[in-house]
Amino acid sequence: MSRLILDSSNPVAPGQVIWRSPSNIALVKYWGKHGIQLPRNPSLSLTLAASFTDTLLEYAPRETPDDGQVELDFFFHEQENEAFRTKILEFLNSLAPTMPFLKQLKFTIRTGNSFPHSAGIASSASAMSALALCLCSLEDRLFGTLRDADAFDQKASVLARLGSGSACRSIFPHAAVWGATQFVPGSSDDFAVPVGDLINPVFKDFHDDILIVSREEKSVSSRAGHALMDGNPYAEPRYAQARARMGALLEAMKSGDLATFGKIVEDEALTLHALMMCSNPSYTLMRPDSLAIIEKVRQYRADTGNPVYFTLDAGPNVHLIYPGDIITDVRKFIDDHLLEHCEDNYVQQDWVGEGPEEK
Ligand code: 2P0
Repeated sequence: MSRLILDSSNPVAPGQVIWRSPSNIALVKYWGKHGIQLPRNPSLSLTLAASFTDTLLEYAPRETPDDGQVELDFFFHEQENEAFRTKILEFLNSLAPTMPFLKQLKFTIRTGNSFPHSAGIASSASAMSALALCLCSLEDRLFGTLRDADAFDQKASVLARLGSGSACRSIFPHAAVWGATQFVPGSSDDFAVPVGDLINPVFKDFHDDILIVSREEKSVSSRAGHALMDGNPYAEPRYAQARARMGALLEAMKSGDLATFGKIVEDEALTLHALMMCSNPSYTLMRPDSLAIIEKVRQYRADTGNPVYFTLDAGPNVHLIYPGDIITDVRKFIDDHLLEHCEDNYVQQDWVGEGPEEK
């Protein structure tokens, strides 16, 4: 097995790799972790398309002596960004013991998102998956260790997970499951696996219109939110519930049973936010407008029978998910009744996508 160390007598030619990687929306939520970025329960997400991060990784032989740190310049939307650089540097340093070549090179990362900065859309999934994919492309280019496509994806998913848990699911098209579950052969706590082939094609034509209720930075970060699960009295029953819901959701997604699908998805979103409210200290990330939207979606569904469902991430924004064949009706409903609850009337229109792309 390659030790992933460069031969210093034969310097590598400078080069670059570029990946575009999407965000994802969890349907069964990852909330609670242990060890080194390991989930307390399995999660399932739809891979998105329009909300993505582009990451360019430039590399060249290192010119400065090894000071124990990876050598990194970092630009976000063309601007140096010290806060992001520090976060990425910490991540790369943590990988260096198993990827020693990271300390033998000098890196410049140029990255940017397709969605407005601080639109309140989680960017860690797209950003960390794009970076993980760049690192795998680089490893393969330097050492030829990831020629096998499945091995490549699996390592990219592991690295993405180490950067941000939810990012490990963005590696795969359509839908992915992260966390060992009896319902998905080959599933693991270490990486996500694709489940697009297990589900009814209706879900590959799903839309996700993200209603931006607030762009404000969250009062409690996801990292802190995960940590608060450790003292939450409902933690164990919650993890058991998530495991059971994974089975039920997969069943509904295989058969294309939209009503059952929607019930589980909405229950999951509300459970996530209930867990926040009964953490100690308690906190609330939903806003009055989030609840107003939820009420209107329920009423719209009762009135029309249209299979439109809501889910939420760890934030106030509401994701409306629905099959593409009702898009005209749903977009009219959004324009007429939901836009008034969105900051600056902003909706990020997204849909289920084909996964990351090397550029
Ligand atoms: C998820 N979320 O499954 C859940 C549901 C938000 C709500 O994973 O600490 O940014 O980087 O592993 O992945 C958000 O947390 O947390 C998240 P870290 P992450 O998508």
